[in-house]
Amino acid sequence: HGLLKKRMRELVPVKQALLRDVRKRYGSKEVCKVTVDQAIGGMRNVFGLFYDASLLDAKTGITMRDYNIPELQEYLQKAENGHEPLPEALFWLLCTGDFPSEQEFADVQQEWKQRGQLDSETQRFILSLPKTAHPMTMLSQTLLFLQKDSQFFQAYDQGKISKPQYWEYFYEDAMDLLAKIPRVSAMIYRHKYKNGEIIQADDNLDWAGNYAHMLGYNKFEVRECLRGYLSIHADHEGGNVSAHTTHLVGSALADPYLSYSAGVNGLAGPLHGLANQEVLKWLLEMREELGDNISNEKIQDYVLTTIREGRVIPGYGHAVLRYTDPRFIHQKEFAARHIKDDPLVNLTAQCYHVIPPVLKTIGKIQNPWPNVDAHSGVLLYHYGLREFQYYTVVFAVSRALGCMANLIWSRAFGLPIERPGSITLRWIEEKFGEN
Ligand code: NMX
Ligand code: MLT
Repeated sequence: HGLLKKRMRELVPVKQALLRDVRKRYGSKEVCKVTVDQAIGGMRNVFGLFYDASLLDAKTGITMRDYNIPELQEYLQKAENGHEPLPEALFWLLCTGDFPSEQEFADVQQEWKQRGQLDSETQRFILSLPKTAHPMTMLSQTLLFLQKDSQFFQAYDQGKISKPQYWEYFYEDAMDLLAKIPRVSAMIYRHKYKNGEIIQADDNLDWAGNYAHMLGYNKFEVRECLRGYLSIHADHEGGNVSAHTTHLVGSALADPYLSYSAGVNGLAGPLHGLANQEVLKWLLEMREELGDNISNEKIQDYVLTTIREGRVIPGYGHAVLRYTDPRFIHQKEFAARHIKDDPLVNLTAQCYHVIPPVLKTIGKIQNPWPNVDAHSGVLLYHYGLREFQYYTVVFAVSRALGCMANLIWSRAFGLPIERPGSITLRWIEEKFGEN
């Protein structure tokens, strides 16, 4: 084992040299200007982060190492008779920029199986969490609990390592975290919703298939659904709340467990990852109020009422995207291939036609189109995973892939602590005021 680390050891000096060269040639070039509105308005279109594994285009959506969602679906390894990409292969791509060979892919898969065991202390910790806690809180807490095993923390604490070695310790922690996160997350699900009846891992299965199995869903189609789900949510460049938080916390040399636990807390916000649970709640409430076979006009009214109440339409809009999220399309196509006549899937498709024109009439909304969260929960709901408070945990399992790949590279590139400047009202007035 260890082919990925071996490859990273080859790549790190090469990319470090490339970064040095880029800084030497372009270091003083201006990336963008920042207006007062941008400083106050959540830094939209301020390019102040370096994050190498993925890039988001407002029109065409995400590319991970320059490959878009359909290309990832085509080129990454799949399960036998499967159509969906396997996240192990995606992680190799995110880390190295190359698609893995069959041997390299199998090596990561095997390594995660071996690193994935949860010790009895951790299992006891999860099973002792109050069932009233939100599953995202449980996940964040468990990641903090696992921090006891951080190799980076221990080595740093003992004064054993210096900067050039940091990435290797981050790598070890990241691989452990990724290997364990499906097991932790499945155990949280079984603890909270299934009387603590834990399902043991099946080591014949792939990472995502095994997660479906441990959750208690064994149809091939559900495994496929999770394989796709866990691949398309993996990375969305560096500026989204979960990736940015993980990156920021890691920049203080907080280890990968501390960093990702913080990222998970951000993902648990309803304007970010929690939107996928909100979508389900909103759709179910609409059906409860309006019944089946809802007319387009009724949906329009329902949307306007939601907005009048001061709420957002979950799953619609985006801080960067200005067209339909390709990840939404991916899931829509999955549903078209596998699911016939499901009322919520049909309602989701109907909403896709009805909602954007309504949102366009509300001038302030920059993007009326759906994002990934508008579809993802509906698939899980169809397959029987109906505890929608859990949905963002599935997102978090996936996002760990991108966040971990980036953390490893942040340390390999030797990036410093992140510390942007901030300004006050008085500062703005004094700088730009007339007198
Ligand atoms: N429903 C109602 N109002 C909206 C929506 C929406 N879906 N999207 C934007 N707006 C409002 C927004 O609240 C803001 O209002 P105000 O000025 O009164 O505060 C105004 O339109 C301008 O916002 P934008 O510039 O279009 O959007 P912004 O970049 O600030 O926020 C989101 C982006 C994604 C937070 C926002 O579109 C939203 O709240 N969407 C619903 C929640 C959601 O689906 N989030 C998931 C994002 C994807 N993810 O997984 O993280
Ligand atoms: C994401 O996947 O992180 C979301 O689409 C939010 C974002 O990119 O801001």
